[in-house]
Amino acid sequence: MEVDILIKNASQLATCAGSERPRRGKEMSYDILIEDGWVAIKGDRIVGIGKESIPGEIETGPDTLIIDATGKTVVPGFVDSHTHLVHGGSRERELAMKLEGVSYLEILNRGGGILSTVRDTRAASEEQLLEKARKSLDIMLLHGTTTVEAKSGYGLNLDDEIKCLRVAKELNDTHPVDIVSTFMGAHAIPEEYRDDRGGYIDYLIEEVMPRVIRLKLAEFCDVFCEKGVFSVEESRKILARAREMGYGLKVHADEIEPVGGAELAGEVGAVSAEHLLAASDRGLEMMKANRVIAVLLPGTSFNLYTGKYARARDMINMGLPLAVATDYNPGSCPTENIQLIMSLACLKMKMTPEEVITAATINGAHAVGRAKETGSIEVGKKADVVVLDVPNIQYMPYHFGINHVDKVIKKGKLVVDNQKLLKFN
Ligand code: IZC
Ligand code: ZN
Repeated sequence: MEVDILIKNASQLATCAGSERPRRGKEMSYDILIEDGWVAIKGDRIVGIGKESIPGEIETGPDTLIIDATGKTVVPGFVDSHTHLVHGGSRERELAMKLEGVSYLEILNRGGGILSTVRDTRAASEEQLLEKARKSLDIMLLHGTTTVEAKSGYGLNLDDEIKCLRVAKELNDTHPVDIVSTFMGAHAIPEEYRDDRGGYIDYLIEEVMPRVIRLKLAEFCDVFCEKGVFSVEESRKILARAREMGYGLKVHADEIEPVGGAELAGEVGAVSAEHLLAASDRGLEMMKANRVIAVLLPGTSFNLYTGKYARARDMINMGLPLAVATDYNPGSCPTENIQLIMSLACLKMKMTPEEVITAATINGAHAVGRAKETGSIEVGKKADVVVLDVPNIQYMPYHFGINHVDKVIKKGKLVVDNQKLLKFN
């Protein structure tokens, strides 16, 4: 078979293969690497992988792109399983308040934070939101991210939520990066419902959520279950109805206060629970019993200035599957760079480089329902493959804060070469 792309001589090839269920505990670090590896691609699919010599049936011709990865490391395209990609404006003016010690939730209570981004997002046109999100998506792709989950939650009414979800759909259709959309109308109580929380929740359940799912604009439904935002009871009500409507479930759980979000994620059978800095042992046990993936976001911990990180080692030791993602958003984590987040996962949460690679690839793919298609380098999967200019996988988190990507192949097409975006479409 004549192949379209052949990557050979990779000093390390992280396959992260074996993808029926998320990797957990020790599985997050063993059997993910091939030394001196090769990968063959035809069309949009991976058609061969191996070690050292390439068998005769993998043929090259004049049109085959041969990539010599000597001294380099090849990994699956990163899956950023938690972002707030589509939004208007930015929040750098809150930096001074944070430096003075005003907390994230206090800024939100004063009408800033998420609510300030809601004002900017409502004021922006669909085209303006599209251009801004497209730039961020380009940056993500340049850093090796090939699949992104994108939450709504800055419109907080029917028209503006749909506007943001349509932007995500348009990007999914026109940009090489695949986007998985999550509806997050329960991100904050909008100002016009300040004195009628129940009324807002009923509006979401009765008017917005059915419309979004009917228009096929989101697969998942997420709730910011947090002290002063949505209580466990309110979150349970929204998630229970979301499940009936056919959404997969996600929960922003116990990010700041231990309110019982992890327990709720277990109880409702969420696909994932996010943040978990303050999660209780019981909550983590309930997640494990119900196969909930823990999506950890150490960039947010870093940027909240509390010094508190999720207990990744405890979670791995008890056998929970972990994913690691950016949480890219204009407030608590304004960065698209998943490699920086992977470094923080090592340096601040004591995850090993092997665990972090698993968490940012195959386990991220499970967290967004795409593990059959992407997240590992396996025959039959989509050819989402990244060549890193590093000699081994330890080197990437160690040499932190810069972009190590040399090439990105998305669905079998070379879209980044020598750290530059190539023309697509
Ligand atoms: O805009 O602050 N935590 N939601 C929950 C966020 C952070 C995004 C934001
Ligand atoms: Zn978030």
